[in-house]
Amino acid sequence: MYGGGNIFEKPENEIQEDPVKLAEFEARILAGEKIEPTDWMPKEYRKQLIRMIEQHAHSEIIGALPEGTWITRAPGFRRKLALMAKVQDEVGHAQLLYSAAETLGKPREDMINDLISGKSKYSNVFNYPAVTWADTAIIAWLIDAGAIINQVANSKGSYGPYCRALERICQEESFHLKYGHDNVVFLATGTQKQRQMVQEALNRWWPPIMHFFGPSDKISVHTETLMRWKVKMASNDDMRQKFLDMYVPKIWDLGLTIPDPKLKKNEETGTWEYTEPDWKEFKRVINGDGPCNAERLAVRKMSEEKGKWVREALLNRNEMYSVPLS
Ligand code: BYC
Repeated sequence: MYGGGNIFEKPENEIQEDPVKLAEFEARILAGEKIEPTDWMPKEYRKQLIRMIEQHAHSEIIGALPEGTWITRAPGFRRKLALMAKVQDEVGHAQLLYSAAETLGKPREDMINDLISGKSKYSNVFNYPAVTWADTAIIAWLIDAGAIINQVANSKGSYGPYCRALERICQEESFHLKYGHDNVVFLATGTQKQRQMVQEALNRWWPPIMHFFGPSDKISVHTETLMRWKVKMASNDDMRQKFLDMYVPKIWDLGLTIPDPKLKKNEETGTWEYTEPDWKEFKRVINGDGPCNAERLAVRKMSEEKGKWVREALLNRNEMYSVPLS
């Protein structure tokens, strides 16, 4: 268990900016204006946005994998159709996000290469296996719930293309959440075996879900800068609290238990108390050493290699069209 001190390194911000331009930029942010791709922006703002949007895009395509492995094994035709549509949506979200990140100057190919080489991160949660069908139900309900809390907040942020992508993504995520909730309710009100299956899935996913919102505010390295520039509209701990507020009662209503004996709401302060998540485990997983990291990247690498001929064919087609007709 993590016992104190910062386990993440704070980046040195050595980039000098024109103070007048920086002040104008910060005044625009303060006034709630949206920053667009052709506007002046500090290099660090651009760099941070690329990092965050790119990680988010990677999380969507890698996030399609744990649920995707259940498409062929979904219990029944309707569940299969719904899961296929969800997985397809997640990949679509990645497309929107890669396009938003490209507006900041990083080519998509570089982003994909950085994902496959392990240079870029993606969400911790997708490095765990979906062991049973109930795991997919918990992912679709609770991970999507966490994602909505994060994305609704950040869609009110400062960078236009990211905010617009998030708005569209949230519409689809709210449908995923309904699908996940329906699945969990079905299992939690089913046979004893189904109830046990969904409880075990919740036990497996609870620690990664608590990690999902990012390290605690005490040790988060980017929150302060990103909140000042309205890229992040809530801190990691505030988002975690909001999730607990909204979803713990719903989980308990279904007769499920949460695997944290310390979890309770402090009625005086209005905040949830919980066992401090294991940040060392979190750091290990996001840096490549989780149960499924190697498998997830191997699948992406394979799909990148197998899709090469399609991309080349499309490129040739474009070249054909760009030949002058005269
Ligand atoms: N996982 O300073 P901090 C979905 C890293 S997909 C991995 O607090 P920040 C879905 C962080 O990058 C939606 N790494 O960072 C898809 C940093 O490392 P670097 C996923 C994490 O950026 C398919 C270090 O830890 N959502 O819903 O201020 C199926 C220190 O952290 C994580 C997003 O991507 C993590 N959970 O805040 C179903 C949202 N947390 O880069 C569902 C967009 C932290 O310095 N991202 N790290 O090496 C964000 O909102 C923010 O990046 C975070 C972290 C709140 C996650």
